[in-house]
Amino acid sequence: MVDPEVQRALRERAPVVALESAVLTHGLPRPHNLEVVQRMIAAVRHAGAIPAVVAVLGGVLHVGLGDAALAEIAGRDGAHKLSARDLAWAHATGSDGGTTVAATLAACGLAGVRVFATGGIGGVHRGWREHLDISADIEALASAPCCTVAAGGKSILDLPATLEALETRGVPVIGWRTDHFPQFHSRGHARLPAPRRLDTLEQVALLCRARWDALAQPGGVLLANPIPEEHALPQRELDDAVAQAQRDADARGIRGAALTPFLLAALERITAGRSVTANLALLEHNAALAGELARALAG
Ligand code: PSU
Ligand code: MN
Repeated sequence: MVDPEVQRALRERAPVVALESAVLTHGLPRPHNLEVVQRMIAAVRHAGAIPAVVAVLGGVLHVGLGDAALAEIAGRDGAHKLSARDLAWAHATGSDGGTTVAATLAACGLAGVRVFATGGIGGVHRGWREHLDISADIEALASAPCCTVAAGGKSILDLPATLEALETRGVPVIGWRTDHFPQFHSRGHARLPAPRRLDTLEQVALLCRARWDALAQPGGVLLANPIPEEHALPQRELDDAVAQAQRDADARGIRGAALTPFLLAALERITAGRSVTANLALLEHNAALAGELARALAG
């Protein structure tokens, strides 16, 4: 179901930015989860675009949620983490849940939303040689015609392998005003370059238009926006914290859909909350850039 304000904007080709809700139900502790989505909504509006939070309520896929529904799902225990594979199940069972990047991109494809802001994409998990775990986010980025604005890949991933998977699936990965592929909690480094770099929104809009219109390539684009310097975690400390979080997950045998939420919660513990502060900052930062990009694409 597309919210009336979002529907009108789409009809008039006005700028719209989708926001995911797995970050609300599974990515961040309360009350930060609701606060940051409200800040993201404000940032999108400030940039002159219409925000559309995607979530599933009573089995219905919503594109655009009102304040009451947002507060409801943010405060609820037992909301499901819904990836692409789970949308049909949620529909059949009338379930509630937060949509991951993959499920949100599926909704964007259906509704015709061309810009989406999130924190960091899912990708290829560390230890994939023993336990193959590749987020459905990769497949969705390759198939939905939408530009995802994210602070790169989540630091908990095998990021070189994640970039390889994106290359295989033909997804343009663009460093926004950076030569390095951002690592969510950090701005990245020279050992992992961004595949391409752009410095103006006009060029990003041209790239999107070329992919979708001139080249008729059906999939999306990843615009990798580094976390603001003042909120970034030092790379060494981050690497150590992620390694420890992964060891905890391995020791407890955490796998599958539970792995990402577990690792993010473990990082919060290990960094005494600083990973969450960084996460909040980068989410708002991405929403603002997404709003500006939506305007550039609409103009
Ligand atoms: N980025 C964040 N916090 C999150 C996620 C991303 O800042 O909680 C979520 C996204 O919804 C992403 C999901 O799609 O984690 C990836 O999970 P998995 O690796 O199980 O596909
Ligand atoms: Mn997975």
